[in-house]
Formats: sequence, C-alpha cells, structure tokens
Amino acid sequence: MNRRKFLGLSALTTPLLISKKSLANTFQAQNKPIVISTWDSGMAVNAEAWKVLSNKGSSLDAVEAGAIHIENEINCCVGLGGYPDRDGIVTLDACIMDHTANCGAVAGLERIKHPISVARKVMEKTPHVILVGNGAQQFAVENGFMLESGELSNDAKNAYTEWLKKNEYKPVINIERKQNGPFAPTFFDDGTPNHDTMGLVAMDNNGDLSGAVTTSGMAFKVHGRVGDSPIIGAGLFVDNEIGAATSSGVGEEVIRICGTHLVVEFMRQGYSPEMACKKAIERIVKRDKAKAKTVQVGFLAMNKKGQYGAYAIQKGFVFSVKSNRENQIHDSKYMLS
Ligand code: SD4
Repeated sequence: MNRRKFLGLSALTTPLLISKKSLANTFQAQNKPIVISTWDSGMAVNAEAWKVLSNKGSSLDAVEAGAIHIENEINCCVGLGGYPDRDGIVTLDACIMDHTANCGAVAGLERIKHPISVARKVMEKTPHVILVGNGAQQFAVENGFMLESGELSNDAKNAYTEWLKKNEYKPVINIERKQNGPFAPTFFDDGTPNHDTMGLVAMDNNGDLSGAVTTSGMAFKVHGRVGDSPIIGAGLFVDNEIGAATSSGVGEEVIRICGTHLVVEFMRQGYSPEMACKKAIERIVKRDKAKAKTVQVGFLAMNKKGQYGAYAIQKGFVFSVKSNRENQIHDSKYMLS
C-alpha cells in the first residue's frame, strides 16, 4: 500500500474508531431507562411508566401509560376529577412529544377521560399539532373515545360551591403543598385550591426521550383559557439530541418565556438539567420580581445521560424519579424565600 493510499484509508477509519469509542462511553454513562415526573403523585405515575420501560418498551408508550394512570384518579386535580373553570366546566389540556419531535396536543377538551391519548391520536392521525374545544372533542369521539357525563367530582363540586361564594378570580397555584392523601386536591392556608399538573419525561432502553403532560389546568380559570401544559415548548419540550423538560405552575409565566424550550436550549449550551431549570426560572423572576413572589413555577428536566434536575420560583415544588438506581421523591431547589 502506498503512503497516499494509507493516509486516505486512515483518514476514513480513524474517526470511525474514535466515534465508536466515544459513543460506547456515552452509552455506559447513560442512566437508562428512567422516568421523572412532577409532584409526589408522580411516584404512582412513574410506577406505571416503569412497567413499560422495564419491559424494553418505548418512552412514548411509557409516558402515555403514566399519564393515563393519573387521569383515571377521580379525586385528582388531573383529568375529569379536576376543578372546573369559573363557569363550572372541567376543561382539560394535554400534550405528548416523542424522540423524533412528533407531537400532538388538545386544549379545552370537555368530557373525555383520557386527553393524553387523544393528544397522541392527534399526533399520529392528523397532520396537525393542536386541536381545541369542540373540534378536539369531535375528533376524540370520532376516534372511539367515550363522551362522559361532565358531572363534577364531589371534591370539585364542594370546592366550586365554596369558590362561588366569593367568586374571586385569583389565579394563584402551587405555592405550598398541603396534601390530604396521595391524589387529594391541595389547598393553601386560606382554602384556595391548588392544582397539580402531571408532566413526565422518560428515556427508554434505546436512549430515546419522550414526554407527556396532562392537566385540568388552573382552577376557576376563565372559560376558554389555555395554559402552558398543552403548548409544545412551554409545558413540554423534547429534543432527542439534548434532553427534555416539563413544567408545572402558573402557565402564563411559562408561556411568556417558552419555558421548556428555553430549558432544553440551556442544556444544549452545556448546563446541567438543574442549572438549565434555574436559568429559566431566573428569566421569569427577573421580568417582574414583585409578581414572581406571588406565583409558583417549577421546571423539571432530563438530559441524554439520564441526569435530571429541577428548579422552582418558590419552596414547595417536588418531583418523583424512577430508574434502576432509585425510586423516590426529591425536593426542588427554589429561588425566592
Ligand atoms: C396551568 N400549568 O394550567 C398549569 C397548572 C399547573 O400544577 O401546573 N398546576 O397553568
């Protein structure tokens, strides 16, 4: 072999060897499979997702299974058991996103038990990303979802009756948890109800990321209001090269900064998941510190290595993690005390 041929060959093969090796290192460093989710109710959600992940299922199936599980809980703030808007109607928001940036969402969906599965159908069966209101409901029914009665759960009925006495529009959520049971609605000291959106992100055995969010949204919102949860880039964002993030809290604050997209972009710049969440929270607080003192937002993120982290404006945000290494609830760090 002459020198030129040899150099030509080695130029072709050397990078191949190096990249194979570094790929192997990356793979070894990955903490997978893994699922992380918002709040302590995420423990049960993670357990469902884990059934899929531990059977070498896809992260997409895992996050949907987790979300379905909590949508089934009638005394939960997610799904049809959630609190209504100020007209007394429960309207649901959900979205789902996979490792190829396929995504689907529904907003303002009434009387359908599993908005997350409707969101997945939007992703898989339509050329669109978001369906809202009546159109979303029509699409759900056409795709075999049952139209439920629309009656409020007992908890929601009681809370709504209480709220009607003052009829005060005060969209403050999740500043402090006061939990009555694993899925019970939570309340502030003054009795204002609290909402617990479920956002989850998973990485499967292949190292592929997906995420899902499901919620009844902010309690006693204006009818027609859509929060961050079904908005790709606000309540959820997945970039399979970098990582994924989800959020909980006052959706308007998250939408304003394209919150989860921002978190993923910070991870792209090399920040750890926790630092990326912190920098996004900083962005919200910097804009209006006085206002930030009165609201809660929490971001939760995972990178491609399966490292995770969270950050919130206020004390009280918690998240749940399940992997081969752990199965537990973590307190999020926070910015304002
Ligand atoms: C919303 N982000 O509708 C949701 C509410 C929430 O825990 O996260 N509650 O704005």
